[in-house]
Amino acid sequence: MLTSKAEIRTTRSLTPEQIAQYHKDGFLIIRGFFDLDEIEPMRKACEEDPNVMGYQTSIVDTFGKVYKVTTWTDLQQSYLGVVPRLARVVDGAEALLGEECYHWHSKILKKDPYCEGTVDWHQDCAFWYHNGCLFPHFATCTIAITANTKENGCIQMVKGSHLASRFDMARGDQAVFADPKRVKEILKRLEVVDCEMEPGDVMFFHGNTLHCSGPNRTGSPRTVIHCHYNAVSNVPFWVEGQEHHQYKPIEKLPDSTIKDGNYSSVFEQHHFHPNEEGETGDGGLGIFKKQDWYISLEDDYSGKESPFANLEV
Ligand SMILES: O=C(O)CCC(=O)C(=O)O
Ligand SMILES: [Fe+2]
Repeated sequence: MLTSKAEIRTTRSLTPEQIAQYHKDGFLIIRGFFDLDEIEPMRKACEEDPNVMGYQTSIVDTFGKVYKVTTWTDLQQSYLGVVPRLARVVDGAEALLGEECYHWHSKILKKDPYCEGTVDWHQDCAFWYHNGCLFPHFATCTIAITANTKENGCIQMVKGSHLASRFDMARGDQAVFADPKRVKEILKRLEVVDCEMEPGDVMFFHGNTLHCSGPNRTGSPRTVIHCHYNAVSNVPFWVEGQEHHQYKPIEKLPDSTIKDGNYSSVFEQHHFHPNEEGETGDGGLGIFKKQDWYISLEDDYSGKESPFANLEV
């Protein structure tokens, strides 16, 4: 009998203890969530083509140093289209969100050997707030493709910071990051955890958890895939510029899909997020550049009738 897509379920469900830990800490590391033979095709593809077919976007940090990111929203039959649809990843995200989720977007974040770029402190939801989402109901599954160590710039999570409010974003010459005054204060109060991982380990984390990562001081790459999921109830409340972030049901795939070789290629037939018009060589910018961070969304209501005067509740 054929199994319908709706019946595809993981055989590696998160335990009640893991779910409780996620809600307490704002993140959860699971060792060996992927086997090495499932990670190897991606590791090899990155080794053979470190430029990811030219689909890398440069991000400048507060030190003026650069790291590269590759993004996509379309999930088709390539390795990168299959991984975010695997039952263990999707069911894990849904167990943490407590409701159906959909794919927001995914990223390869690869710090090449001796890459000096750092990821400045931020909450992912502070960006997605500007995409029209009302709640921080996002869960990310970060899959380690290479070892992630303190030396090569592993992610650092502020334990319990998912319960903080949304920090405003500040900007430097080219960087956008969480308000440094608030980062400084929260770091006095909460613990920072170096999230070291081996290939195949994953970290699930909450959309509001404050995090950053340092430079790669080693001769080997530090590579992860971030799969971001939004709760269906939290779809952006506007569409324009957010067409790629609208709800689309996930066609879930069995946990065995990679092992069974049921994917077309790693990079070649993959649909990376297109460039914005006028941008060259920097795939993925469309995801980040559709909003203008620097304009306050607040209109000036001084001397006017209350905007709530005719509110029907
Ligand atoms: O992979 C990393 O070092 C963190 C990346 C990150 O936080 C992001 O892209 O939002
Ligand atoms: Fe992030």
